[in-house]
Amino acid sequence: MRTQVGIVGAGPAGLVLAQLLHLHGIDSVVLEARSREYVERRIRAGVLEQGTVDLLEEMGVGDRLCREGLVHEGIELQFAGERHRIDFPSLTGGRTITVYGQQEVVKDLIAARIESGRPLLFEAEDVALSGIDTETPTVAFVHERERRELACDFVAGCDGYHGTCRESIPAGVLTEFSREYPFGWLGILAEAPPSNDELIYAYHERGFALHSMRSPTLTRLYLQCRPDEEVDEWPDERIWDELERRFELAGWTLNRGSIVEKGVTGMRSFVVEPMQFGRLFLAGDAAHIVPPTGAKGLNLAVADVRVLADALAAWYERGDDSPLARYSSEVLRRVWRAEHFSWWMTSMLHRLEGGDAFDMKLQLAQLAYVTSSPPAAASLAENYVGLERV
Ligand code: RFL
Ligand code: PHB
Repeated sequence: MRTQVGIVGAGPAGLVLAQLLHLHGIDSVVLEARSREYVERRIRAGVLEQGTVDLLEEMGVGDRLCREGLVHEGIELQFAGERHRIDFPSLTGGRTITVYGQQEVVKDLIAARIESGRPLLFEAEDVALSGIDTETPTVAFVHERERRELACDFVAGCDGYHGTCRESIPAGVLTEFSREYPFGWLGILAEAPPSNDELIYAYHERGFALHSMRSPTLTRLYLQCRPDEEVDEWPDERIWDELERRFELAGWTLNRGSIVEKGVTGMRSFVVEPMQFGRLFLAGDAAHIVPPTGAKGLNLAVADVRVLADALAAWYERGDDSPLARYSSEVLRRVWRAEHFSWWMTSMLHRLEGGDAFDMKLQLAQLAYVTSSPPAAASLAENYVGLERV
């Protein structure tokens, strides 16, 4: 098999890249380790920046997003028994965010890929890269029990944090920057109408909690917990009771419903530099991870491949290799901005293990500042909706 760009991973990064290349008339083969059912069911992110929504629409995959996505003009921050609203349009020149599940984005992108008639292989196992420092990189894999080889001009490593592409780069090339946080998020999806029109980020002495949603009948909720916490320690009743305590507010009730999904995620910040070696370009979670408090991971993955697709198009259309040479340094500016924002939101909102009364007072002072000073609120808002230029 031969193609122009071999794409490893059919998450948001790989699928958006595949569609952008298709629109430029560039051929690619997408190799995904899991089944279609698995990737379409995997519940993850929910917040799309305006720039992400605009790009999906421009790419022709925004119809259902337009119909079903929930446009939000703000978020609420709750602390010290009060809720404070951050209004996005007035603070950012009219920008908003859209709540639409990552798996819905993935479903729409898979449908578009199939429609394009270009290859997307699920259950492609034992992916192994070779020759990435030559002009003829190869991706070997097993599909339907047959060993296959894909010869490419370029390889896009879009295979997430646990993928294999980053590991194919020789030792000593990449520098890793990381931070582990001493907490995780217990996330649930419940068949209950959202209890609030907007997202609520709640700071509480028992730990952080987040109220989000997927549709008018589905609520997505998170509780700060230990990173190694067993889901079995959390029967439904305990989850609802804990959520009620952390969101408690006079005159407000939390809608309960049957819990259809439950899971614990550890939290980390992670970046590798550079995001390229030879003809291999890393994008999305394969190169960087943010804690989910800033809702940036999926948006960053999309921002990376937007730059990568344009750079590959410049190479194919004009023989210009300078945009590819600049890829890593260009996308890393946005990556580090998002790393900072995500770390800052996380540090402000979570109960710190071993933290004392002084730490709490600092967090409360910061929350009071961002909810009372328009310039401070504008800084949060412009980062949350996504910066146009970084
Ligand atoms: P993905 O989505 O992990 O996709 C990688 C794909 O590669 C496949 N793969 C392989 N394929 C072939 N061969 C191999 N050897 C392979 N190894 C792996 C995998 O099966 C998978 O299909 O990475 P991508 O495309 O870079 O996308 C990144 C996003 O998924 C991620 O950043 C977000 O989900 C993060 N995130 C959030 N981001 C937001 O922008 N807004 C949010 O509100 C938000 N909330 C979240 C989140 C992540 C969470 N978790 C579960 C970590 C909330 C949570 C709880
Ligand atoms: C979600 O809806 O899953 C969600 C929303 C905001 C975040 C993280 C996750 O910061």
